[in-house]
Amino acid sequence: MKSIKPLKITPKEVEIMGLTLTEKILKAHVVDGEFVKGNEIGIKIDQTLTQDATGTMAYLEFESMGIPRVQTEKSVAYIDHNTLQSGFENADDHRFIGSVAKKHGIYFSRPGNGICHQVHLERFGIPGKTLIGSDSHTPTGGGIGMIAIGAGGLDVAVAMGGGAYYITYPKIVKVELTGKLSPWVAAKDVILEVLRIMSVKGGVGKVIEYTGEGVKTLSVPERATITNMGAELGATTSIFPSDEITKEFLKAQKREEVWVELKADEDAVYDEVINIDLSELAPMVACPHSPDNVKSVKELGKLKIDQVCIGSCTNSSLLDMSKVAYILKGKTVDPSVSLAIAPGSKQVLNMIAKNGMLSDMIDAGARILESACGPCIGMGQSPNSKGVSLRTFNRNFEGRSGTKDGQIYLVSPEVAAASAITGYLTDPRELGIMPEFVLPEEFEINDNMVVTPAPAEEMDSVEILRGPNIKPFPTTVPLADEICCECSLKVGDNITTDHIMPAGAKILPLRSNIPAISKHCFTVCDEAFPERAENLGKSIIVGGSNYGQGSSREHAALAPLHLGVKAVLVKSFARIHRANLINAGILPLTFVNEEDYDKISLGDKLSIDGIIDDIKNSRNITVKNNTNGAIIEVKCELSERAADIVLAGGLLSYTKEKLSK
Ligand code: MIC
Ligand code: SF4
Repeated sequence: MKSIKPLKITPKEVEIMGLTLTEKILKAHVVDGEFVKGNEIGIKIDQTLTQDATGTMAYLEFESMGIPRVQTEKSVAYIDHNTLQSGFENADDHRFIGSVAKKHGIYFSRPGNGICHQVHLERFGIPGKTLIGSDSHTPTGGGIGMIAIGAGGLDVAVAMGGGAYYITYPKIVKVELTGKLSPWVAAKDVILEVLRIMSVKGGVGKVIEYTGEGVKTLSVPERATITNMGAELGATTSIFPSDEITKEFLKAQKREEVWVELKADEDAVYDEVINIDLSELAPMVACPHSPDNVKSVKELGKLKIDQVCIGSCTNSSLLDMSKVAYILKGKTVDPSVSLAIAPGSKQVLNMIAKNGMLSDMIDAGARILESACGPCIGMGQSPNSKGVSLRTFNRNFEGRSGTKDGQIYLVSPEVAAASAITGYLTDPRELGIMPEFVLPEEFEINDNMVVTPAPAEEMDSVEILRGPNIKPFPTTVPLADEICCECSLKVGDNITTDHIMPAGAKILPLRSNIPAISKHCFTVCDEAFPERAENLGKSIIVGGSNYGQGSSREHAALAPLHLGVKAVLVKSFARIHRANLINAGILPLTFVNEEDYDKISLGDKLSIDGIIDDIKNSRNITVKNNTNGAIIEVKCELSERAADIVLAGGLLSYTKEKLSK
């Protein structure tokens, strides 16, 4: 595939009047489609990142495209998710990814180096550049003014091959920040407030752009917490300007030369505006089981807790760790509480080791975990049954912690640490005067855990190391003109990818083996689903609104594909999951009238015909329910390109077809 050249405008060169920051960066990268709101546009991708739980599949896909070397400015493969090695599978995947990285021109961040988003922000991100990552929290990069977007593995594979990444030209929401956070109120409280206002589906099709005087009061790690958790709004991404504070951060990372000033024009036009006075915010909590179920700490009162976990890509920076260490210093964790802390990167861990903060944490009784995702993705530290766990993470979906009836509350590091000491939910403002926490002028720099790719002349001799658990990408077939099958599953609103394709320590090692992982598909909702779907051979899933919210895992599309799911018919979709269904060649259908959801039940016999013609002519599609006689009109709104992908049987077949031409 030919590498795509961006248009002439680059963020460094041209000041385009009246544009939001998002539009400026997008405009400088658009390579396909008309730059008009609502249109599908293809953008050139400067950087990619993968993590190990999605990476094996992404690299199998990249390999099968037959492109010898990545075409991006920088591609990085991280190992941070599947780090509990209770069998050979995860270690084999790490080895496979390491060898692919070496061969194909990708930097390899070894296990132990840290969580992809934290490390990428520290060591690789560049203001004004585009980044896509096979992880939904890639928008963390928006904290330094990148357009950083979470995507499915196949989209990342195509971008590594030099192909454009396609998004709908988004609506742009301005979040105008004024004032300054009060002592012990945190960046986490800002994003929890945005979630309270907008909800977990309020950001679909939108980019959240932060502006206003209040921006200057937030450091880069604080901004990154906010853009990271913008993923929970369903937003395409979130972004802060790149200013003097960004420059200072990059300087302290010895990367000042990549800094460029970036901001929206004074007269930029936004689609929506939200005003937040930082000084009015108080410590907040997202209650079980949704990140938008937000209440204030005060409202919840003295909730007794069993566990506290501090870390994850949302809140594991040096700044977060400094606050936690300060609160824990000289105290002891309450006897009824287990406190686990995972610093976000080797850099953070090393710095707190050297400055004594780690010792303050250990002294207080914290259980120090490796710099990785860990409990956030159910890789250990599952709470006791019915356990109440306060976590500084970004998702509290039911069962995600590994304990089905665990009660997970999302909080700031300040609330988490203060509560670990008392044993109940505690307002950190009770701690008294807050000292000023400042970032160091220089971070500890040592990139020895990042393996550089083999030079081009040596890449042919690099051997790819494949373990027995690594199975090929599932076979796909071009779209059939007629589907006649049963409804194999009916689910409600806000189904997450953790429902569709659960994670956790037991299932994650199967990420490179679609037939094996498929046996766990939807088991959180219906234990019998995988067997039923497989026996049916072909089927349709019916769901409610915001179907597929949460992660970027394409396994939530590949497992249904393997089980014979031909179409998913819902009230509305989350962005990344819908794209993953299209990439897998599964029809994403939405009800024209949402009430028709009630006209289909589990086991009903459904039929659709003339699909190809309807799709080619952008017409609504008719679904007949042969069990109760209902005729249901559904939409399948696809761009020309997306329609071609579905018709070809998915993005891999489509890309291979294009490459062969
Ligand atoms: C998550 O937070 O849900 C994950 C695990 O990081 C996922 C990726 C995955 O499922 O591998 C994400 O956010 O995309
Ligand atoms: Fe890892 Fe959790 Fe961040 Fe996902 S949300 S990348 S599992 S730390």
